[in-house]
Amino acid sequence: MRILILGGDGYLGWPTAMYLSRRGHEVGVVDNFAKRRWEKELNIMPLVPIPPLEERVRIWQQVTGLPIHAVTADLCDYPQTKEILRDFRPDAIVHYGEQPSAPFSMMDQHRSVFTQTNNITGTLNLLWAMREHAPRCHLVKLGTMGEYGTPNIDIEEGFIEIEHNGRRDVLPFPKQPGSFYHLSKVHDSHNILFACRVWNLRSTDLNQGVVYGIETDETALHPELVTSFHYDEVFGTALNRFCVQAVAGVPLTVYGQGRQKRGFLNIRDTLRCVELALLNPPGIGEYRVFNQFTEIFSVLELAELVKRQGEKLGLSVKLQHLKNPRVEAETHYYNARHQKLLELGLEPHRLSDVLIDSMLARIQENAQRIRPEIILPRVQWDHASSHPSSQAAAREGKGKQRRSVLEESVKAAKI
Ligand code: USQ
Repeated sequence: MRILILGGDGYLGWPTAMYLSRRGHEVGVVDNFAKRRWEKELNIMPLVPIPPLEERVRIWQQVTGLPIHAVTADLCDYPQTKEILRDFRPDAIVHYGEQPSAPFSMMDQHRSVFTQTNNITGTLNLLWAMREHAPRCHLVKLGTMGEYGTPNIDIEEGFIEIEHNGRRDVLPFPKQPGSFYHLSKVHDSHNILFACRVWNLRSTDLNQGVVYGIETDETALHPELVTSFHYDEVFGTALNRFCVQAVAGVPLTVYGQGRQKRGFLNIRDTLRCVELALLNPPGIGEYRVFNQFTEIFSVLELAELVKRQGEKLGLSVKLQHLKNPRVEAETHYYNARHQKLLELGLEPHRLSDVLIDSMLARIQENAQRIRPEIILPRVQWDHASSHPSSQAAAREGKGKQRRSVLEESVKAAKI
C-alpha cells in the first residue's frame, strides 16, 4: 500500500513509518514540526535528543535500503494538504498529526484555542482533500479513549444500542472527555462520521489508550532512529514518567488518590493495531471505531509496579500523592470493551516485570540527561497556569488583546 503518515516526526508517527516501511509498504511522512517548536517554547525536550526528520529518513535508508518520503506541510494549510494527497495518491492515511497533550490544552486560553483550531481544522481540511483527491483512501485516525471519559456503565467500541420510549437505535457512544485536547478528538470523530455518511469516505477511528514504551524493533536498529520519548508533565504519559522518576530518584507523581483507571498499551502494540486496521479496511462509506488498548490499570497500580521493579534493580523509589492538578474522577467504575483488534489478530505485549525492567534499563543509560525540574506538574485544570511560559505569554498578551483569538491561533498553526 501507499501509506501517508501524518505527524510522522512524533513519538508514534516515526516508529509507525519505519514499521510499515519494513513491511513492504511505500511510506510518506508529513510533519510541520510544530511539536519541536512547542518543546522550545516550554523549555522541555525528549529524554534522548532526536535528529531532524530528513536525517532520520537518510539513516533509515542507509540501514535498511528502504526509502521513506518526507514532506514538510501543515494540515491547516488547505492547498498544501490537497497537493500532498494529489501527489502521493495514498491508499491509506494514518493521522497522528495533531497537538497530543491534555495539559498543553489546559495551560492557557491561547493553547486551548490553538489545540482545537489546529486539530479540528487540520482534520476537516484532510476530509475535504480526501473527498477531492482520494475518495477511496482509508483514513486511520488516532482518536483517544479519553473521548468517553469515565461513565458509570460499560464503554462500547464507538456505538451503543439504546432503547428509548419503546424505540431502539444504535448511536454514537456518549462522550464525556476530560480536557480541551480530548474534546478536540471528539469533534474530529463527529466530523469524520459525518464525512463518511455524506461523502462515502471510509475511516477507522482508533480510540487509543495511554501508550508507554521507549523502544520498538525498528528504533533499536540504530541509535539515531530513536523516538521522541517525553517524561515532562506536558508531553510525558503516566507510566513513561514514573519510570524516569524512578531512575532520577524523584518520588513518583501520583495525582490525587491514584485510583483513576485508564486503558494502557505498549508502543509496539500501537504499531500492530494500526497495521491490523490498514490490512482490514472498512467498506466504502463506513466509519468504525476500535478501542485500542490492551490492559486497564489504576495510576496507583502502575506506580506500585514501577516501585517494586525499581527496588529490585537497587533504586530507591518513593510514591508521592500530589494534589491532583486535573479535574477528574479518582474513584469510578471503568470497564471498556476492546475486542475488535483482538478479533483481527492482535497479540498484546502485556505489561510485565521484564518490560518495566527493560524500560528502566534503557532510561538508566540516559540518566544523565534527565532534568528533574521539568517533572512536577504546574498546569492546573481549574486555576491559571503557573507554567512560566504561560505567564510570559499572558504578560505579552496584554498589548495584543484586540487581535482576534482565531487570527492568533491560525497564525501559530502556520509557523
Ligand atoms: N497521571 C498521574 N501522574 C502523572 C501523570 C498522569 O497520576 O505524573 C494520571 C492523570 O491524572 C490521568 C492518568 O494518569 O488520570 C493518565 O494521564 P496521562 O498524562 O498519562 O494521559 P492523558 O493526559 O490522558 O493523555 C495521554 C496522551 C494522549 C492520549 C491519551 C489516551 O497524552 O495523547 O490521547 O493518553 S487516554 O488517556 O486513554 O485518553
